[in-house]
Amino acid sequence: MTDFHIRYGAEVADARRDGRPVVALESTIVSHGLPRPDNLRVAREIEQAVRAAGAVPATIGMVGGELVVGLDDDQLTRLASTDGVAKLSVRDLAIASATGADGATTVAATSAVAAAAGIGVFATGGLGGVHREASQTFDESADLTTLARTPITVVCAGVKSILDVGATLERLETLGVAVLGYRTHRFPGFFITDSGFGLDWSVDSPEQAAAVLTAQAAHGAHLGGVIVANPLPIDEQLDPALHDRTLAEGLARMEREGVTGKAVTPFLLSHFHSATEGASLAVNVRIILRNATLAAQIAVALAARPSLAG
Ligand code: PSU
Ligand code: MN
Repeated sequence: MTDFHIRYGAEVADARRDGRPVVALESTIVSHGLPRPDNLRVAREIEQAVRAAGAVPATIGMVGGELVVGLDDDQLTRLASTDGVAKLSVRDLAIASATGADGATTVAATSAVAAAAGIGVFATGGLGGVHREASQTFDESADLTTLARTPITVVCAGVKSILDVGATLERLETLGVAVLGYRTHRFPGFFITDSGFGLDWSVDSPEQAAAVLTAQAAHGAHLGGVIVANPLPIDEQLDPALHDRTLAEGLARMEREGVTGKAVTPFLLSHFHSATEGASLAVNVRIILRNATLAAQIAVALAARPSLAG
C-alpha cells in the first residue's frame, strides 16, 4: 500500500490510541460539491452526525502540502472558503504534497488515505462513476478503480443520475467492488430513492454490515472496497419531474460550454443547486447526514466485534 506521510488531528489521534471507532469523511464534497457558504456549515454538521452516533469524524484533506486526517476547524474553514483549492484524486496527492498545495480529496483519494490510516469506514454523499458518453470520452471516475484495490467501506446514496448508472454498476462488478443495499434491493440514485437498477445483496442493520466486513477480512479472498448503498426515504427524494428536467438542462449546458475532465462533476452539481433554487441542496444535505450516521453506526458495530477494529 502507498506509504503516505499523514498528520492526524488531535481528536483522531486520541481515538486511534484508544481504539475507538473512526469514520473518514471527504473534503471535495465541501470545496467542490456544495455551494458556499452552506458548505462549511454542512461540513461541521456531518462531523456532528458522526459524533452523535458514537464515532469520531476524520475529515481528510491537504493543507499547505500536508495530508491531514482529521482537519481541525481552521483547516476545514480554509478548504471550504478559499479559492484555488485543488480537487485531488489519488494520482494528485504526491504532486500536491510536493508543491505545498491546498487540496480537497475525492472519494478515491479519501479512500486511499483512510485505508493507509487504518480507517475502515467512510461516509460520503454520492460516488463518482461512469459518465454518460463514456464510450466516446473514456470519462470514468478513478473512484471506481481505486475501490477495486482499497479495503474500505463507503456509505453513500449510490451515484447521481448525471452518470450512466447501469454502466457504473457493471464496472463495479468487473472491478470486484461489492455493493450492499441498506434495507433495500434497489440501487439508489442519490437525489432519487431508486435508480431503476436492482442489487443482489442487502443488509438490514449496522451489525449485519459489520458482520459482512468482518467476514471479508477473515476470508482474505476479497481485498477491495465495499459499498453500502443507503437510499433516501421516498418521501424525502427530489421531485422526479424537477430532477429529470434539471438533469437534461445541465447535460445540454455542459455540452454547449464544452466542459470536460475533472470539471464535469462539480459543474453538474452546481447546475443542480442553482437550477432547483436550493431544493437539491436540501436533499443533498439530508443524504450526507444520513450516510454519516449510518457509517458511524457501522464503525461502532465493527469496533464491538472482537476480531476487527473499525
Ligand atoms: N458525486 C456527488 N457529489 C460529489 C462528488 C461526486 O454526488 O461531491 C465528488 C466526490 O468527491 C467524488 C468526485 O469522488 O466528485 C468524483 O469526481 P470525478 O467524477 O471527477 O472523479
Ligand atoms: Mn472524470
